[in-house]
Amino acid sequence: MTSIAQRVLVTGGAGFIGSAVVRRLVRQGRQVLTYDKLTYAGNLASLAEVHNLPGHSFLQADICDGRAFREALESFRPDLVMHLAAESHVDRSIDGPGDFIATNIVGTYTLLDEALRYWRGLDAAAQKRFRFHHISTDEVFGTLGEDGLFREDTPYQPNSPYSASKAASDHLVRAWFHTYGLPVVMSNCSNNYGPYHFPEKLIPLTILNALEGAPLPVYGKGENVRDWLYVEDHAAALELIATRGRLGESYNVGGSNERRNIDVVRTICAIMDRVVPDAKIGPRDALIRFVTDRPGHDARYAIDASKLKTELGWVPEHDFESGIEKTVRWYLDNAAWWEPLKARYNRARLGVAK
Ligand code: NAD
Ligand code: TDX
Repeated sequence: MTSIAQRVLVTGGAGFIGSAVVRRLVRQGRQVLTYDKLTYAGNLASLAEVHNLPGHSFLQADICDGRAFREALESFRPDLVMHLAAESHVDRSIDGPGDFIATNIVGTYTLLDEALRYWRGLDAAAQKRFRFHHISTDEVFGTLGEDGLFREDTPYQPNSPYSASKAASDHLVRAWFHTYGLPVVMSNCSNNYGPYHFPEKLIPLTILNALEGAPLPVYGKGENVRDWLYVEDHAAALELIATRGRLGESYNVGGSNERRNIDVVRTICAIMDRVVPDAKIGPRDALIRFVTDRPGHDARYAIDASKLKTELGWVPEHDFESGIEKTVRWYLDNAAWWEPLKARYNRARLGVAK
């Protein structure tokens, strides 16, 4: 494994999943360039463990800036690009879809255009080694009823501006493989959770609100189901797919941990009542508030990850119970990471589509 992908350019490497990927690859001794615009969601503190190591470098740049990306390719000379940069929050895509179109669609097109130019200029051996890994979401498949799982051949039916923009980017990547021969691999993952997750998302928002005794907003009746995967298990899957996946193929990633949102929130409340009981707050599930639903809220996501498991031997290390306990404890121990984020986001409700 160490003989391939020695030089990895990671877009979005200062984000939640990207930083887990960067930390993992640097620990393994690979050379990594984090390419990130540092939007509200990007955070160099998530890379503190590796930031100053010789194996890591950082470039603040936009994926829509073709010239900046071309220069990064020419100077860093990666044999693998892992593309995670994106606008990632469904609620924000409801309030302002424009940034999602620009970054997720135009940005991905810009990377493909420059990656193709770079790849064409490589010698034959380097061309054979090079790969472009596009990281995407299960939300492109739309919503499931009570039964069934998303497979790689499930038709695309995205329902939010976020998932539509990610679906568009997936189609562009596939087209660059079939039309121009750019060596790509793709993956679609379910909901991630774990350390360094920006507190606009359900799990970190619930943990931080529960810690303060603030209301815990649950959209609709809390019956929507997500399939949760611990972020470091996703990073391990991404490494396998990037280095061993078959070119032109996509792989679904998911932990088979389906939970209703209300059960996720109640589980967090129970852990916090046990680990940080607070007499003034009392039992935290009394803080739960059922609030106006998300417009176009997908009912259920669930992944069939058998292709990834069978072909590449991926096995997640965490089930939801072990992962959520670890996650709650991480937030309790790492206030220095999340305290400064209050200046960027006050945990107000987003995405009501007035
Ligand atoms: P995130 O919002 O935490 O991080 C996104 C990163 O991209 C940030 O560091 C941000 O600064 C950077 N970025 C945004 N716009 C950019 C631009 N124009 N140029 C350069 N950098 C830019 O997102 P995440 O949750 O880590 O998701 C990473 C990827 O994984 C995304 O492509 C997302 O669609 C996908 N994904 C996420 C999940 C999940 O549960 N979070 C699940 C499946 C797939
Ligand atoms: O306050 C909340 N209350 C609530 O009930 C928030 C923020 C969310 N929810 C619900 C909406 C969803 O059903 O919880 C579920 C999870 O919501 P998010 O954390 O916003 O994630 P989701 O919309 O499912 O999308 C996430 O997983 C797939 C990521 O943000 C995407 O980037 C990824 O592609």
